[in-house]
Amino acid sequence: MASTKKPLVGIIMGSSSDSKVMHSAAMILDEFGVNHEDQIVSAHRTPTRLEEYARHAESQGFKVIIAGAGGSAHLPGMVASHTIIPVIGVPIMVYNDKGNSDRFKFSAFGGLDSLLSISEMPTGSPVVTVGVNKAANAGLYAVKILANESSELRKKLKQYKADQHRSVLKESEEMRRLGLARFANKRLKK
Ligand code: RP5
Repeated sequence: MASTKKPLVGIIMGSSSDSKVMHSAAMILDEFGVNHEDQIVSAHRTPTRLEEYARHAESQGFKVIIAGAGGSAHLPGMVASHTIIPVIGVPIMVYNDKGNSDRFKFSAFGGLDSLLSISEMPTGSPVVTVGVNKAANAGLYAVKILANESSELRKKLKQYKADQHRSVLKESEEMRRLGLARFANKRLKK
């Protein structure tokens, strides 16, 4: 993100293939004008880099870390064990499609493996998790944490909620006007 302000959120992921999911977190942060720094840190391929990243996260000025990983997904928990900064985990279902976009590999348990791995951190080193592939929610949750110290972000979050409300009313009015069958057909064609 082109800005001179220091990043408040560190986004990391275990593999370049995770970027397909993780970019949604970046998009939300961009929408709210929150600076973030994005990197690949693999818990099993670059364990020393993981430790270094987590140890320096505080001095970098990060207030929240968003960590996405698939499979056994130990990245969020390991980062949390090295820092006091809150870590939001993103369990990732699809991975390892590097170099061939037609060949997707799915985690053996459809993301449940990663979800449980992140949520079941032992007492004392907590990590919160969003749903499988829900990187956008991780972005939103990071904004909510930062909003505790920012009236500007609180205002933007309220506006975001008001926009959601309005968009449902608009769709509902269209459904009422067209009838369910025509409404659904129209959406299928989109
Ligand atoms: C996880 O395993 C990564 O987060 C990725 O989702 C998956 C595949 O990783 P690599 O095979 O690219 O190391 O650690």
